[in-house]
Amino acid sequence: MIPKDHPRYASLVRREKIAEAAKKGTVAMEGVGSHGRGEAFDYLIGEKTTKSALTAEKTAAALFLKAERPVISVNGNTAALAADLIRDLQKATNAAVEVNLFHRTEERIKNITKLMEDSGVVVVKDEVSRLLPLSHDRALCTREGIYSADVILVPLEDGDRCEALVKMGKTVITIDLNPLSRTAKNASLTIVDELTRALPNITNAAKTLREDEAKELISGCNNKKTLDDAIKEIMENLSDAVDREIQT
Ligand code: PTJ
Repeated sequence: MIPKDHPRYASLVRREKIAEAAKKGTVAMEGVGSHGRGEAFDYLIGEKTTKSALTAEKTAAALFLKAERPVISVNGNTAALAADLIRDLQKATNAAVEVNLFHRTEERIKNITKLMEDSGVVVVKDEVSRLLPLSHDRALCTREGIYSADVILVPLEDGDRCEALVKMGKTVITIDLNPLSRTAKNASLTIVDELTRALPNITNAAKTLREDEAKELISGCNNKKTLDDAIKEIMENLSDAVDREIQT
């Protein structure tokens, strides 16, 4: 039991969810390591949504609203942390949701699909085949879902699939706390924020953005600048931490 008044309550609840889901096999053992890496970067960021992340979140919403075939790809960590937030984003954008796993087993696909459906998400369940140019099982996807997407959100992604999706001409949006990762660098747009902070901001923007605002965000979208700004914000946060340390 984590006491609600613990100063790092939200982070500890997320860790607990990942640990519980790993015991059930929803989260891959490797996903526990990924989560720890994310926690470390979140400390450096200051555990808050930065200015550049909020702009990226609004831009993601704009891209979703303009998309003809928006898709959200879900893995074990995303399902464990944010099934209900994916449901809200799906409702706001009409995006298709497909489960696509790095550490793929039919049992994990079945369990994660059920977890999502129990939270009210409509999941694409068509037949999968090797449609992506990758040698591992992430190549397996549905023709109607991921293969046909024009805009695809891939939270907590691995670099190879991100690169492959971009090469296929898709607009790839990722959520990744590590602005130095291969995924972050390869994506069309990287949101450097924690998954459960980022998703409600995208949903909220999808509900409120005006047409002209959406157009302006899309024309200003520049992933290199987004990542540079995220790194600068980390450096500012670290510099503030040093100043605070010196004062105390
Ligand atoms: O469920 P599966 O089998 O599809 O496997 C999923 C994992 C996450 C194991 C797989 O995609 C993987 O190995 O990912 P990586 O290469 O570890 O990348 C995950 C990225 O997400 C890392 O850069 C982390 O810093 C980042 N990350 C972890 N937790 C969060 C996060 N970013 C945002 N919010 C988080 N909660």
